[in-house]
Amino acid sequence: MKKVLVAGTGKSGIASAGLLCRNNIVVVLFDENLSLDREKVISSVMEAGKCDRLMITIITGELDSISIADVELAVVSPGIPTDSDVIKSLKENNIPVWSEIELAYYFAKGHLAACTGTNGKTTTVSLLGEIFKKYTDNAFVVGNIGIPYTDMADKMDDDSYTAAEISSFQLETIKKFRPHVSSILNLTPDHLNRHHTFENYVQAKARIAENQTKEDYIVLNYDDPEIMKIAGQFSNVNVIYFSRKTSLDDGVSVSDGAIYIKEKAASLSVSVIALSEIGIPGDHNVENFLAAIAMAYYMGIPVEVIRDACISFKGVEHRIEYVRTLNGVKYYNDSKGTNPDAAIKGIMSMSGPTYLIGGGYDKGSEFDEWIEAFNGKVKELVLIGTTAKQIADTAEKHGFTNVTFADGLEEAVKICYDKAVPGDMVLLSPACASWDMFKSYEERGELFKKYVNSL
Ligand code: UMA
Repeated sequence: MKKVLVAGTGKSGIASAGLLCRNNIVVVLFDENLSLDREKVISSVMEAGKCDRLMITIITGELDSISIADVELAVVSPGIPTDSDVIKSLKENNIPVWSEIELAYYFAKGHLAACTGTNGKTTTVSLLGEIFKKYTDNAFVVGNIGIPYTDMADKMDDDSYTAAEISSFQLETIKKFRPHVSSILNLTPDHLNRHHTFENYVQAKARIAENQTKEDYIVLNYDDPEIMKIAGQFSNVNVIYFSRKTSLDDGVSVSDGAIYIKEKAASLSVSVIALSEIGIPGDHNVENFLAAIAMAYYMGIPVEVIRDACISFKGVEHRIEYVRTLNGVKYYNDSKGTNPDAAIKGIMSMSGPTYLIGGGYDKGSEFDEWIEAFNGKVKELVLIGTTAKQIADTAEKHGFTNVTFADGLEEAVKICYDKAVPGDMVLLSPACASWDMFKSYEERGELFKKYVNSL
């Protein structure tokens, strides 16, 4: 490879361009955003790529055939849809299109475990990363979690252990990406504006196992009906199930109040951790533990190491994260609740009457099941963002009318603070992505904590 186009200049684009430059490959950067600070992007790539300016050109706005004439490959950021004009024009010019994780995989070495699913990916991958770190100093946690895989790929060697969080967006343009252990945690409708149908979304996720062989494993949720519908298509790989609801003879499941690994053929039955020893609340977290334990075990990590890491794991930022108690009111940040299913887990984890802050970017989701999950627990729904009106209409349809519109997150926090009484809870769990008002769910969560801590 001599010259590669990198589409998108966010985290993935800068990291991909950096990796290419570090490997002496000339980069053409492209971003649709005309108001991009081109100089800032170029200096970020120079820093990441340890290279000089001559290695980099940048195009903004539209892609023209002259600029891509001698490009051999295009690497696309996950946020760029596969049916966008950019990708169409790359394909028309017969330029192969790789996702950022494919580029990383090309350069990466060592042992790879990759996890996808609608919800729980970040917690599961964080726990898996902690298990790997207990086992070896040579461990990496990468991907959709916020650390681009391309940032780390060329730091790995044959002994490295990598835990990767992989989104449906990243899987759409893989070619040879092949984890030794993969996992699909659960499947509920999400990102339908991008994938158009649930079926397309499911099939994008299923691609995680596309290049796996009988030397590899896929860890699947036995309790998830949508996963069980497609389980038959993974005949190329060893399927390992995990279950919270059914005690499995073969697989990783809950029996007698503990998580067990069982292998029928080897007459193996080993208890890893009692449910009472899990340090984060909610059934969904038991499922995340089951998946991480199964992934770690089939990556060859000893059970004692898995157990030690599980015992000390205390969860991740922005996921039902306790912020503070003020005047007897507990505040929780669940900014990572970026779709209705994740937000249902958020509200289910609250133990008292709740002021709920929701709403945000419109991904084409339906909010009925989220509203139904309120189940008498939500005192008031305070709405922000593009979806506020749609959520309020859905709430009314389900007979929930205690709804207030706020002019932004700070005002929403203030409204909850003014009304909540001792014993109440205030929860930011928006059921929507953040992109209409914030750069990311992290920024939304940080701001929420800032507003709450300055009350
Ligand atoms: N851009 C275009 N054209 C487009 C879309 C975007 O030119 O059609 C440009 C934008 O102008 C911008 C850049 O592309 O300059 C942004 O690229 P990006 O949206 O791919 O964002 P990154 O900063 O590269 O972050 C991505 C993931 N973002 C998305 O998938 C939308 C991050 O996941 C991930 O952490 C990061 O790579 C590192 O791997 C975030 C996310 O919300 C957390 N993911 C979704 C989710 O979890 O639900 C899938």
